[in-house]
Amino acid sequence: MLPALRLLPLLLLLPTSLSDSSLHPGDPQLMAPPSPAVVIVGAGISGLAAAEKLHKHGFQNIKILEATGRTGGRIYTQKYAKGLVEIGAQWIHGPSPDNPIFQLASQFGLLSPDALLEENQKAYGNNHPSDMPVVYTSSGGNISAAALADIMGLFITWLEQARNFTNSRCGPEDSVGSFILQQIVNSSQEWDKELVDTNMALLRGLLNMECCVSGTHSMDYVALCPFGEYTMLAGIDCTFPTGFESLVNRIKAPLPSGMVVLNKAVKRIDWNGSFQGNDSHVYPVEVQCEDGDSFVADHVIVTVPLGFLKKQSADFFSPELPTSKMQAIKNLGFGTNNKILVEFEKPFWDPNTTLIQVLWEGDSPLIEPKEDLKQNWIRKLSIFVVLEPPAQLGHVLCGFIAGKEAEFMETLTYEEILSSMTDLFRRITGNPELPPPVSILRSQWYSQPYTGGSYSYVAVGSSGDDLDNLAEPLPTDKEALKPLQVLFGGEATERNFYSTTHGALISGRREAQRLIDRYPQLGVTASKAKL
Ligand code: 6YU
Repeated sequence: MLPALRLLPLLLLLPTSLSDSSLHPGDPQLMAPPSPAVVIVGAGISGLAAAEKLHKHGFQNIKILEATGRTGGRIYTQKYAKGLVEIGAQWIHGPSPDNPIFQLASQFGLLSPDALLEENQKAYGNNHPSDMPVVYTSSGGNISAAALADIMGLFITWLEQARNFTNSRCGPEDSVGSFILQQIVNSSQEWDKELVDTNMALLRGLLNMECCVSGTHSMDYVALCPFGEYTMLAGIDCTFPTGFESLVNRIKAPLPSGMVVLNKAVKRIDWNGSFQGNDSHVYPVEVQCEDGDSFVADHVIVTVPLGFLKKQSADFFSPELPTSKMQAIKNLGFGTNNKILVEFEKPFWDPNTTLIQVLWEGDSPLIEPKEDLKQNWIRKLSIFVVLEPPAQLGHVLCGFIAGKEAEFMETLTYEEILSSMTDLFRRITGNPELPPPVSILRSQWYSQPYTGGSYSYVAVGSSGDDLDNLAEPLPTDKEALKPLQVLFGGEATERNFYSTTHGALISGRREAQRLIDRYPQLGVTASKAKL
């Protein structure tokens, strides 16, 4: 392509700031490579962060194609009860200066003064609720705080040990679940006989909670060797008083209108081709949409969830992805963690309670859960977070449920879940007259066609290399005439921070940086134009 022809798109897309400045078309500074056409698939935080960074560095020709009618993806704040709740991401995991979500949230003034305290930033919460739960048993009893503290202490130690397996000897088939089960069996030899049933039921509940943290059906699915590669940042997890989506809104605010195209589902990405654009430039990539529209591009950044890729990757790319990438998509885990929000007229819990654990009597990590999901799905629901502040939100509990039971729950009607919740709370409080919840709201992440679950984990049979592999741009041939045609972002491409919003944000910026490095002159032109 002749340089003069390649300049055409830049001249057509000249921003006002450029045309108003002392630079004029034809100036040597503008003889830099033209702004390449970049299509970003997905307007979650990864896609938006990529766009924001590229835009800031002078890329002018960017389109973000989003399948649904909203931006934010798995960051989704909704009105509920008297305030706002999160349907997806809830906490900043590790709110401290190394976390870019924390950096942005503090910069935009979106956090409460408590979250900004230095002592909060230095403490370690390990992505888990930091308070001790109050335990309610399924027959309306309670468990002493001391008994719970003993078991919690053991469980946390075993999780810590599981993380330390990185770089030491363990087999590819070993799972976090099998390791913990072995510790349970060993430890139980020393328990008082009368405590065995309670301890086992407590441990089953803690494993259920861990399934929510890892976004998996069973900890037996989570690979042991790479478990410690996931990096915990310092800081006690905090939330956004004005909703997580307020951060998304701030990130996308500088993007020109029209850059984000909603309700524009991508059907297929044709790459390694020659596609004629309206500007007579020939592009290597064409993005085909479900509605028949198509977009030519020099580069496309794919930020769709791993759950979507698992279902669609075979037909989504033409030519097909290399075998190693297809294998990584297959090997990595992507599970479901759902929420059930329950609003009460009056709280049945004590005002100091922040967490409620349900102890299902008779359950044990040594006994396989019953397969009849209709009868038993609710036994997987073991943890409720008391949402705050009640004065602004009302009395709301947020239950977490993971795996096949969470997926089954999505198929139930509102009335069925409301009735199950009424029964559950009457059982655990031992009060058959407890008024039913005022309302419920549940997430259905598994059924969302463009998500297919909640977040990724490193499954047995996969490793951190699969996450890196997923992040590799195409074509892989380093000498390719047109490199970086298809780039991959999204939480599942961050080896140390997968499954989180900060991982997703980092991945989007990482892919933007690849393109910025490829067009160093663009940044120079943009900063000169700003002078
Ligand atoms: C966090 C938290 N958190 C709870 C629940 C969920 C998640 N996470 P997106 O999906 O956002 O965007 C992609 C877009 O692409 C999307 O809009 C699609 O519609 C679109 N798309 C798809 N196909 C398309 C097509 N064909 N064409 C066009 N567009 C298309 N993270 O930091 N704190 O508290 C939680 C939680 C219920 C579901 C979470 C949390 C995960 C984040 O939400 C998620 O990673 C990012 O938002 C993803 O952004 P993205 O841009 O990549 O994709 C020990 C240990 C083990 C490790 N795990 C630690 C625990 C960490 C997870 N914690 C979870 C806890 C909660 C409650």
